[in-house]
Amino acid sequence: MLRNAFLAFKRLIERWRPGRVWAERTLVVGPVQPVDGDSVASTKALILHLRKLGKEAFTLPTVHMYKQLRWILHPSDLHPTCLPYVTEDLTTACVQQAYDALLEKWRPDEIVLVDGQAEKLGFDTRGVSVFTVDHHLGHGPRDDRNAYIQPAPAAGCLLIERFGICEPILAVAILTDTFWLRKNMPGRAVDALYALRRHGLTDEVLSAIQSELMVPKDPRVLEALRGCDLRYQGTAAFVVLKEKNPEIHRDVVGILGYTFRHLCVVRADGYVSLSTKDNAKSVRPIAIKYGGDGHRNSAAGYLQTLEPSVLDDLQARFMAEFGDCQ
Ligand SMILES: [Mn+2]
Repeated sequence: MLRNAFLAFKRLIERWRPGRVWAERTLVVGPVQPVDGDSVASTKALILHLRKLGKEAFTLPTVHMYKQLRWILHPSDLHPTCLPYVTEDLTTACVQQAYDALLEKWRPDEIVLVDGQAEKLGFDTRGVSVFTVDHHLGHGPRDDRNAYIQPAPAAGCLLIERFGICEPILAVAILTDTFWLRKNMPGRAVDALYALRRHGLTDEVLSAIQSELMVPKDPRVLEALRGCDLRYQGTAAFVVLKEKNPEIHRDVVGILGYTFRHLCVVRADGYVSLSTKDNAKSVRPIAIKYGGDGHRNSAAGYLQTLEPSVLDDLQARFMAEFGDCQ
C-alpha cells in the first residue's frame, strides 16, 4: 500500500519534471543500422519539435531506406550542405563524408541519437557530444546528462512520455515497434497513442499513416507460393521454394504464418528458416543440427544440397517434433 502510494507519487513527479533543455543547434540521428520506422519517425518528430521551439535541427542521410518509410523525411530535414552527397531516397554510402561536409558549414552543439546506442552511431562525431534516447536495455537503464535509456514499446514513446513531444508522426514509431499493437508493451503503446490523439493524430492522419506503411507486396511472392512444394500436417508446414531472393522468402513466411503455427521453409539456395508460435517448444535444435542457430521460436539452418532424400529427412525431423501439434 505504502509502495503503491510511493509509485503514484513518483509518477506524478515524473510528469511534472520539466522537459529537457535542448541545444540551439541539434543534429538528430538514428543508429546507422537498422533504419526502421521507430528511428526514422523519432528523428522526424524531434526535428519538428525543436524547430517549433525556434531552434535549428537537421538530420543526416541514412545508409538505407525502406520504401514504406521514404515519405517521412524531406530534403529540408537535411542541411543543404549534405544534399550533394545523397541519393533521391536521402541515403548515402558514406555517412562520415556527409557529416564532415556538414561540419564545415554548420557545427551542431549536440547530436541526439534516437532508438540506438552510441556504438551504433556509425560515424566519428569529431568531438560533438551525444545524447542518447533509447529503449534497448542491453547495457541497462540510464537517466543522466548523456542518455535517457528506459524500457518502452518504442523510442518514440520515450519522446512522448519523458519529453512531451507529441508529433503525430510518432504513430509510425509505435506501430512499427509493437507490430501494430501486438507485442512489446502494447497497452502502454495505446497510452502513448492517446497522447498523440490529443495533439493532432486524427482519424484521417492515422489512416493515412497506415496506408503509407502498408506498401503493396511484390507479385513474385504469389508466384513463389504457387510454385512451391508445400507439405503440411496439422498446423505445421514444410515448404520448399524455387525462389532464393531473401525478401521474397521473408514475405512468403509472413503469409504462411497466417495459416500455420509451425514453419520450416527451405529457400532455393539451401537457407532454411524455422519458426514456431508455441512458447513451450523450440526450433533451435533442428537449426543447430543443420549448421545454424537462433532463438527458441525462430532460427535458421542451411542445407548443402536440395536432393530429395535430404529434404525428406529434414521434413521427417521437423514433422516428428511439430507435425501433430495444434
Ligand atoms: Mn525501436
